[in-house]
Amino acid sequence: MTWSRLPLFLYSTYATSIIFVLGTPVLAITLLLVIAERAFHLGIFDPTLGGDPLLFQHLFWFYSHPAVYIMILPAMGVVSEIIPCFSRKRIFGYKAVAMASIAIAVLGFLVWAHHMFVAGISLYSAMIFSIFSYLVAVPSAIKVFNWTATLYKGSITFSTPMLYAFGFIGLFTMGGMTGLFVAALGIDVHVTDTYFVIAHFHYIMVGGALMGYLGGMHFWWPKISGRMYPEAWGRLAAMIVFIGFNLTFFPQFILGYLGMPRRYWQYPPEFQMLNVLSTAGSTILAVGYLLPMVYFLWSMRYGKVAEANPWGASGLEWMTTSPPPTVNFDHTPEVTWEAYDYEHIPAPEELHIER
Ligand SMILES: [Cu+2]
Repeated sequence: MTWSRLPLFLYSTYATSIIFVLGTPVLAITLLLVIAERAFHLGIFDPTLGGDPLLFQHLFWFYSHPAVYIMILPAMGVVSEIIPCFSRKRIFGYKAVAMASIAIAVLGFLVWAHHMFVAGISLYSAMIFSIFSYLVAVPSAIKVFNWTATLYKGSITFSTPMLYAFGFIGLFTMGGMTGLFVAALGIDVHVTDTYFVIAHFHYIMVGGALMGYLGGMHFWWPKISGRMYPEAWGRLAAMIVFIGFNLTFFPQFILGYLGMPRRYWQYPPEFQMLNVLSTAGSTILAVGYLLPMVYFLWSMRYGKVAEANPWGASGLEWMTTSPPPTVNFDHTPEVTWEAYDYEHIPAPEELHIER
């Protein structure tokens, strides 16, 4: 198989695992300290006992910023699988995309205090954390540029997984760019604890991570279930999710910038219109989520039986039956091709028709 033939999805889950192993214990230790404080009245975080509440925030965010990357990295891996498959091209910059996953995992541990710019940390440490937060944009941008370069002159099919991958690239980029806004010390003071931050977070977590997961569900559904989902319904749901998502969360950028704080149920009348749009969008988004739940269940009984490799994809999982037998492969497969070698894998007929 060799390291340079591994699917990029594996690099992304590898990077995710690093964060799991190094980050999650810190959250567990923090919870133990809270228990120790409550049970034995040891002054750790509570100032009335002589503790430091900022210490809690440091420990909480040391895990909770990387936790965001736990959610987004696998989705990035999914996108790295989908884009080459439905562009019929080898991924541009394989090594750069693989290393960017590792770089995001490492840099993710150096930025936690950007959640604490207005919590009373020193200006100098705030400047350091601001710079490191900007640095995370570099590997993220490397991925976006490489996906885009893969699309360039590709033979593109607008299949359901590909629509989600397109959604991911655009929405994740908006989430990332507004991340630079909140990484800037001056702007962060203005938008802290406003709907701007809510919108930024959801462009990464819903526009990014969730789009990736839905793309992955559709991409691997034939392999998992042995059945095809109805393609037209899949595309319709992807469009509804995209429209509903933007209607829900884009108004929140404006609301937050205009000063609407989070965690309040009341707001002045001039914010009514944007809040109504946001609520209406969430209903549309819900329809977009319900549709796949319905047609996935439907397809398990009535869907067309899936072939071993319905997309003409290059990964090893497509070299076995759908769904795979208990031992995955009847014979140990021998890998003789480079990763994403789409120049040498013929696309299935159906993909040509729907292009
Ligand atoms: Cu963060």
